[in-house]
Amino acid sequence: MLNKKLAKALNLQLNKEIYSAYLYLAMSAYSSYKGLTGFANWFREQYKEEKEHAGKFYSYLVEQGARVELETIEKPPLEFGSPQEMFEKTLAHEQFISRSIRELLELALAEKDYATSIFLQWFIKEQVEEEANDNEILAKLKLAGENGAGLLVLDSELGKRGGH
Ligand code: OFO
Repeated sequence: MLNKKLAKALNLQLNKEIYSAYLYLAMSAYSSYKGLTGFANWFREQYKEEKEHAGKFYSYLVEQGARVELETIEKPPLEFGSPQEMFEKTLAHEQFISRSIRELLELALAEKDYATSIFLQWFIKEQVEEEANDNEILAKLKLAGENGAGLLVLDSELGKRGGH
């Protein structure tokens, strides 16, 4: 059974994961509007992944007999600037999520809740991967710079992401 403090923090993380999904769906819509169908596909896949993250927190709370309390989801922005700016925002958001997961783990350890700390390990690893993916795409975007052809090659590469 989770203590109240941890349950509240995990509920908050569930909200952050749903916001992540919402944010990436907004980025997907923005990319489609800009005619970048590969970017749109990549963010749509990211949206699906974030829904899975939210689902993991939801299931864990239910499994632990804690009350799930759904909060209001913040409205994501409408405009994201250039593809590079959009990925800078993506990386910054993932860094925020990584900090949030680390704080959750610190809380679980302070509360001596070992089951929750084991549950959180998966997210610690996942965040390393998420940040690495964003850094890699950002590096390619910087290389492409103002070069439209480079951007189109990357768009077609991002269009291949699938599997969810
Ligand atoms: Fe993007 O990893 Fe969840 O939020």
